[in-house]
Amino acid sequence: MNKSYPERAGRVVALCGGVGGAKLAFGLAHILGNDLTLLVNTGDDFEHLGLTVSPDIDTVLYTLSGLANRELGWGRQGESWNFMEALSTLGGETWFRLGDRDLAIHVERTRRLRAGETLSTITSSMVDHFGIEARVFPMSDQKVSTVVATPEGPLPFQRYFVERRCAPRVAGITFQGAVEADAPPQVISALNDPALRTIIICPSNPYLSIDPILAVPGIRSGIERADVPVIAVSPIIGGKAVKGPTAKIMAELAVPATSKAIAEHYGGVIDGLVIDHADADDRETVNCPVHVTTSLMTSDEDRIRLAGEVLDFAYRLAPNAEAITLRRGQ
Ligand code: FO1
Repeated sequence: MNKSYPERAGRVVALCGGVGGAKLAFGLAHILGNDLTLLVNTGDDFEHLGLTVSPDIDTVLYTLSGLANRELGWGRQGESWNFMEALSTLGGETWFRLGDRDLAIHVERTRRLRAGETLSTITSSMVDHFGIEARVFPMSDQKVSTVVATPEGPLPFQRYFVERRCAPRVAGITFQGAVEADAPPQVISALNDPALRTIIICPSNPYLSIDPILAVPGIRSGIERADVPVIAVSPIIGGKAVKGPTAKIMAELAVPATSKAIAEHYGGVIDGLVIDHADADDRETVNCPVHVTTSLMTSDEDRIRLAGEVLDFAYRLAPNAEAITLRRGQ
């Protein structure tokens, strides 16, 4: 954490999916330390090879602890694949790859879930083990499953995303179990915290990663109730997604891949949108305040710089904002 960050900056809640969102989460965590609470998508979670896999939580944990595989974006650095190779020789399922080191977190999570612990408790204990200062919580301790409607029929998220490489046309997306799901109590407390200053929506896929979080009723109502600016960072740069199927899905849903469309998608939730210079011409079309910057994050410095700019923008929008000058990097 950057210890020079002013005390009065207050607490921040950020909604986050996997790879793209975790990059901004890294920057926010660097600046805010334990003043940051991350609410992570669990609609991608599934049972695989007898294990409970929570890909976005793990991507966030590995990214924040510096253990992430930077080439893949998911899984651990320095990974080996002996287990997958051995499984393949037995004719086992290898479409979803679990690395030898990564296996440990799935085995341990599964053991503890079976022993009756909640996903929140297990995630908090992983946060401690990995030496992460930020607080990280699943959007719910109950099962919520993202299902993608395609011309071939409904596909469970990982079958669509990994096995079919997002090839089938998306006709709709549902989040099974979301309406009945409760947010963990720590998440509700974070959203009700009088010290909360800002809510940030990371540049994750709005349809696949952020919508499931907003589909948990307690989270959406907590965000709507919170009297702080809600800022989204657009995952679209120059009409394309940096990584992943966001732009493809928007085309399939007949939505143009523009900043305006992202702002409209989050309509009623956000108070400001951060967009890239490549989309600066869209600025006038967006129906909320806009901050234009370089939103591509290729280095840790980029992640920290963008996080700082998002916080500055949010603080400028806060009705009772003092003239805060962040002294990052001093
Ligand atoms: N993504 C892939 O594209 N292929 C994989 O084999 C794969 C395995 C995997 C294992 C553990 C894990 O935590 C994530 C993994 N991912 C893989 C990423 C995963 O599909 C994520 O849900 C997406 O990246 C969406 O956030």
